[in-house]
Amino acid sequence: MHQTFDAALGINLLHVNQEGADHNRAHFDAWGITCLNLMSSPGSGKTALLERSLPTLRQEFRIAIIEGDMTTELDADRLRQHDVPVIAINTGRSCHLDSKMVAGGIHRLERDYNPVEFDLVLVENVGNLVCPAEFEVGEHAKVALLSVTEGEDKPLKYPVMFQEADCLLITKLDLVPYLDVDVDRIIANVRQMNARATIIPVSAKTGEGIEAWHDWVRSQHSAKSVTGRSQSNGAALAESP
Ligand SMILES: Nc1nc2c(ncn2[C@@H]2O[C@H](COP(=O)(O)OP(=O)(O)O)[C@@H](O)[C@H]2O)c(=O)[nH]1
Ligand SMILES: [Mg+2]
Repeated sequence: MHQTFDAALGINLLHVNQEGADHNRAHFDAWGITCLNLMSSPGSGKTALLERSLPTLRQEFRIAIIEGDMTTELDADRLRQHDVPVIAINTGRSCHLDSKMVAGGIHRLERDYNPVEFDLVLVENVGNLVCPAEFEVGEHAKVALLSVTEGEDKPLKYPVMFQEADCLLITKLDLVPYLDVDVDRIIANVRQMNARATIIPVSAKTGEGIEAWHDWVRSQHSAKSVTGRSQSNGAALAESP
């Protein structure tokens, strides 16, 4: 009985979150923004990847960052040094961003900037390999990161994250010579979970693979520019998120 109640509560929570995510996405669509949600365990290199990418990507795109962390603005402050707007969201005890928190971030983007001037919103989710995959925030694509130090088995042990990913970045490639790790085994394990994701091994330290990652970001924005705007602009925008 108790279990049934919990399951129903969980489904309702995810349903409410999904409605909020759809609403956020409708706003992004109306503004011509592509939103990417970056997710991984703590320390896989989300912030380092953004630090590496921003100098190149901000030459081509107008970018805003939504930075989720349980406490502190340490990562937000790192990214602010790259001269892009960074909206920091502290989630408190929650191990993931949800669509309501991101709606708050969207309000701040509207309050402080003109959202139509942006092309990309990059969300750095809270470091966690489980919960962020369950809670959409209004993104157009999900990017999962797995560093070579985390173990080849993680795609099998944390399947939802790897099933949901549109792009999987295998990070810290420069460390492979010092580890007993087989990148092909990681890729094979990801493929067991997900046949369609684009898989890109990268190193934020050396820059290896970063251009392929940038190409993937470019492809997401140009695909959306063709189809995105026409899909939204509807009733979902009648009220603010
Ligand atoms: N060697 C190496 N270290 C990295 C790389 N990317 C990130 N790191 C290090 O990994 C640690 C965690 O990185 P961070 O970007 O903060 O991870 P996040 O928690 O996912 O945002 C830091 O000490 C980074 O310097 C990489 O490509 N190579
Ligand atoms: Mg970080």
